[in-house]
Amino acid sequence: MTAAVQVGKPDIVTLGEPLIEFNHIDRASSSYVQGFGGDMSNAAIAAARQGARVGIVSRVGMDRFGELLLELWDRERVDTSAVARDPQANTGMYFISHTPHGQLLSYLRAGSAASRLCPDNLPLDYITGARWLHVSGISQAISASACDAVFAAIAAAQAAGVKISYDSNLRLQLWPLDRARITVRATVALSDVFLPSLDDITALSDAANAEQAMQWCLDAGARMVVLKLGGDGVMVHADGEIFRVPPHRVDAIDVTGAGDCFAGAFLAALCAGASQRDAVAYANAAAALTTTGFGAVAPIPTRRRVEKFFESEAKKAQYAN
Ligand code: KDG
Repeated sequence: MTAAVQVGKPDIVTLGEPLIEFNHIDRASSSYVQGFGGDMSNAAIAAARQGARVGIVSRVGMDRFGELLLELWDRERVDTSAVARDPQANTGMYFISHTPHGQLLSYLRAGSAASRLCPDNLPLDYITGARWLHVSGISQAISASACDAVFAAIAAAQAAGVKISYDSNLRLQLWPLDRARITVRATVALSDVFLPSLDDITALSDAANAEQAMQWCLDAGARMVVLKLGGDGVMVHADGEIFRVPPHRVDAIDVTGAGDCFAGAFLAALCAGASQRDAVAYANAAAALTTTGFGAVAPIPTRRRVEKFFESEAKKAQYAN
């Protein structure tokens, strides 16, 4: 195993479960392409590829998959000093199937090392030294102790003035809807930025459209909301104003991890000094670009790629006028 890369004190800390990914890209073949996933790891890598200082709080097994993840984060310059290795549990994994109705995720993660996160094994000093803590509904759904850990991390972060970013990332294979509804609502009220998908909110509420979904988020106590509308861009509530950011037209082939890429790129842009509006526009482009390749991590764009994309979009707009 390589020595852990130290990136200095991280500005962004993400907390949750990394996974080994097996992607069934070619439906005619029985082979799966191995990659990496786990929403919190995806978001951390997305932020690091934009140049942010990022660290991850998690647990992996003493197995080869745990080693592969540590090597990945080292290559990506994600700080691993708060990642514990668990000799008693495996690293989780998931499988992506591409069906005519979209991507289907299946999991092998029950009892995984990350699901053994709990309030007693949280590196609180590490979390309270950051500017942002990013957590998700998946981090809460993987086990009761991990859910407690998320709330304990939020409480410690808030007491230290660290801002909270939250993605509901609803996965109903992992927890029942009623529990998810109560937990997500409670967490929204604690968050500085809430980044749900429209699909999540329509499942969690009676909302029939984006406007009603936004209202549900605001009624739940959200301050800033970035409601991701899939192919229709995003609807944002910031500083008392609601506005939409249109989608970028790209050749999307795999949307796995697009929301995580959005979160990581958004937080990285804020840490680099962008306004909320500019950070949303930046993340919207990064998320579009990540859908043009297979898997959650491999296609996440670097800052250079996002900047080039903006340049080419500006040229296209110039020629169109
Ligand atoms: O958002 C993409 C994730 O769903 C994927 O990487 C796997 O973290 C994962 C999960 O729990 O679904």
